[in-house]
Amino acid sequence: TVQHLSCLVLLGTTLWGCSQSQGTSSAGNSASELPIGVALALTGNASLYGQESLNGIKVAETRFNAQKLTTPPIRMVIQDTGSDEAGAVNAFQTLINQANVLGIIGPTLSQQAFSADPIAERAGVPVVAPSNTAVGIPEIGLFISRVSAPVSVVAPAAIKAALKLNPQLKRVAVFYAQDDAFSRSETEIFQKTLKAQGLEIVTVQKGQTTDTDFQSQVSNALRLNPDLVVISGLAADGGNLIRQLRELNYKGLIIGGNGVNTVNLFPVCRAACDGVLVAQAYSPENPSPTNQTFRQAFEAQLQQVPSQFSAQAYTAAQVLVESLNALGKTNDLATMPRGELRQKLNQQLLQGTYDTPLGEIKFTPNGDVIQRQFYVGQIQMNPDGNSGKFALLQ
Ligand code: VAL
Repeated sequence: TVQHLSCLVLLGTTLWGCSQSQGTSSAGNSASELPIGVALALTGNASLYGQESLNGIKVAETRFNAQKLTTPPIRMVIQDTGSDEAGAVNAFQTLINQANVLGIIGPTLSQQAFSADPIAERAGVPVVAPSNTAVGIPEIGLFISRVSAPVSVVAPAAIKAALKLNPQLKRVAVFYAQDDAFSRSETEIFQKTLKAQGLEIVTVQKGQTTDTDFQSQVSNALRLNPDLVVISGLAADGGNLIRQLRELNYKGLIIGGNGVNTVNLFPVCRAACDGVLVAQAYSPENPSPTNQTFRQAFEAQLQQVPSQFSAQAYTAAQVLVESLNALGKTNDLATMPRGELRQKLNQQLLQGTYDTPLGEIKFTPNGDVIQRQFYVGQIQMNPDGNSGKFALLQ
């Protein structure tokens, strides 16, 4: 379905791409707005992330246009991908062929990216992934980059933090969602790190992202007396698994991966979320002026503290907008043929250094993010059992 900011709604306006139909060259046509595609999971399982990402996009659009960073101004063209591959493919096709976007922020899941990104790659449309953390995303193609640090860089920090909290840890039960590309990638990194740290993996239990009942996997695992549980899944399945581990009386530490790094987890595992460790690529507590200004703007617009997914989506928009700004110094963005602008935008964004809420970032030549600062949060639930926060460790 087409969201309110998108192409169809704008047909009556002068938004290029929409009003100028598909397929034709835009050479010589001038644009009154620079359309940036946003393809996020706004419905389905993964909407727990997609909605947080959308918040970052809203704040980015408001701020960057207020700062007049580009001429003409940017326009976010938003498409709901749902939570599966087909939805992501559709959204990409619509954004590229109907809205004629300059670049795409999305999709939410790595599982979706492996299907949808090749479409943008073939069309020569730059994609900046705001939340894909599986190994192998930037390698999909020359036009694919990401601001979401991969599992290989982020996940090991959680295991080191757990060992710091309890150096006696020995026996680990690993769980993962086998139908999800990110979860498979993350569990591989977790398992490698556990072994490298001298821990024993006593069992590896598999589930699906659509599962809500993990009684049999949990019982199987608890029979082996683990003192650490490590989970790679998405928020809905992961949250149910965490809750059932506690219901079946598991008392040890739990590490969750990138999939549980959202406050939308809290209503799923409620009080049982308390104490879960999560490595994070963003902290709202980062004292840098750039982050604190972002945080204030975010809180003023949305009355909530920005999460990792929101900050990463904002950062993806920032990368695109600052690159357009740089290009605009020597080019007329309103009249440059779209194919050429997409190509130049991709080259430009890979070259830049960006001062973002995530810290200073830049890209490897193939588009993976280079980021310095990571965090480990521990979930602290409030006595109401519904709300809580990620408290920074160390
Ligand atoms: N980071 C995950 C992925 O790449 C989810 C949690 C968005 O699929």
